[in-house]
Amino acid sequence: MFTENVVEGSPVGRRVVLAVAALGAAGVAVGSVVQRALDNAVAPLRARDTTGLTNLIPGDGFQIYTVTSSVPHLSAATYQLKVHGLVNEPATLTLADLEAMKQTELTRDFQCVTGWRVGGVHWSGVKLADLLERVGVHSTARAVTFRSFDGFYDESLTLEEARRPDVLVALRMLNGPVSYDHGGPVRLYVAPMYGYKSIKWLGEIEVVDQVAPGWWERRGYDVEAWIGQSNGRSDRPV
Ligand SMILES: Nc1nc2c(c(=O)[nH]1)N[C@H]1C(S)=C(S)[C@@H](COP(=O)(O)O)O[C@H]1N2
Ligand SMILES: [Mo]
Repeated sequence: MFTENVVEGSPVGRRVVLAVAALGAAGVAVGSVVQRALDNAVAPLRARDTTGLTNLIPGDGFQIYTVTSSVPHLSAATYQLKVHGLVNEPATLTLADLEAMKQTELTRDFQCVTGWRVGGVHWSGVKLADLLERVGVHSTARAVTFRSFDGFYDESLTLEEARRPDVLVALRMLNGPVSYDHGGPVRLYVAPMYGYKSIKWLGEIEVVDQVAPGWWERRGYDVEAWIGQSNGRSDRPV
């Protein structure tokens, strides 16, 4: 049930995650070993999947991931982003509100912890730092929690990480609006961290007093997800 490819009820995902956790715990989390465990476990699932939902390959080098099979389609007109918690001015922002803010562009690789990497992806959107500035963060705040409108996925960053210039509330990627499959209309992009931090279908940002482990992190992934310095992997940093 817990592979990055949705396979409801399959025991294989659990095995993968436990394997990763065990390697980490034993201090022998060698990237290639973890990768081989993941590949071995996931390959047969890919072949077996008949829903088409779990591992779409759209041709841009990304694999399409979701932990649930039904995610609402929100249009540009109906999309809303709730920003709240330890802030002076909680806000509910429409896509137009986000588009009216300063747009920041980034061209960076995207790296999934299971091994695939897409080079030189073009991203643009609102710097999370700018959004936090707009709502005014309380001095007691230490972290930011993100929730997806898929109803399941969540993530967090420390406040310091959230304020990095390479963390975007992305409105565009691959030279177009963020597509539904890629988490549109709005997703997060955390350039220096593995893909699981880049939450899709972003619905809510809550400023909080401590980091809460996200969906994958409750299933064994590292909370500090630096590319090349976590999850037992040695990838080139982004
Ligand atoms: N809501 C949501 N966000 C998510 C995920 C997910 O399953 N659900 N998967 C994460 C993982 S593990 C990766 S690698 C990327 C994949 O992004 P893509 O589907 O656009 O390729 O999304 C991340 N964000
Ligand atoms: Mo991932």
